[in-house]
Amino acid sequence: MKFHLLTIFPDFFEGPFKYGVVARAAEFGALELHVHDLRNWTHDLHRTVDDRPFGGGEGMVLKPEPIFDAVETIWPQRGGKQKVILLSAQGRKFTQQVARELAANQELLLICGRYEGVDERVAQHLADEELSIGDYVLSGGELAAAVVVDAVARLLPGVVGNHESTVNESFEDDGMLDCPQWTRPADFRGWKAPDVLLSGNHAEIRKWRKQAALEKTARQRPDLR
Ligand code: 9D3
Repeated sequence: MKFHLLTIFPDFFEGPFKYGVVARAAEFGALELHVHDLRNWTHDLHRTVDDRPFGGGEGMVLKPEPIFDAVETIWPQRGGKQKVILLSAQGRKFTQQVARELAANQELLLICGRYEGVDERVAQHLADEELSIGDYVLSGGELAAAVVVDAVARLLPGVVGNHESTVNESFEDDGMLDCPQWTRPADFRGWKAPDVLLSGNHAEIRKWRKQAALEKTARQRPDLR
């Protein structure tokens, strides 16, 4: 799968994509990452990407022309499995279900908003989807785009090994959180790992974990059934 990121901070992505699953997947060719500087599609001396909002108000809004020009240069013709996604605080909520839908595409082009917003014509006439990663205020779409790339990339074939299978994860199988985990030492500062996990009784362990996951989900995430 090919990911394109359109941003005014191309250097931002040097960090997030240098480590872990995404970096490894890019190395062995399961995915390609292409970071594009939005200012490449400006034509004035100051490489202007933003302007003041019509109707007045605080801050600046990303202009439509460089964004349309960029997307239309990257994809002169858009096929059915190429999706343009605008990351914005006003988008539909990004979830594991949305990640699975996006993973079915050949290419994604993620537009990172900045400033107070993006000219609405980008959402209306250019993007296939407008996505938010959650109900909190970020200072731009870059961090959100990195989140989307990570969540989608690990669903691609061969990116995450079978030992850490993606089919059995929280939210994916039963809408429940993972069970809590412990490792050595069995006694740390007097806080003991549950005896059952050291018992070697795998039927008991399975039962206990199911119950622990249920209790933790009810406590932390009563919204999940
Ligand atoms: C402070 C300005 N806000 C109210 C007037 C609106 C606003 C504009 C731009 C709020 C956030 C942003 C920048 N955020 C994103 O571009 C963004 C985002 C987010 O803030 N939260 C969750 N997901 C996303 S995806 C992109």
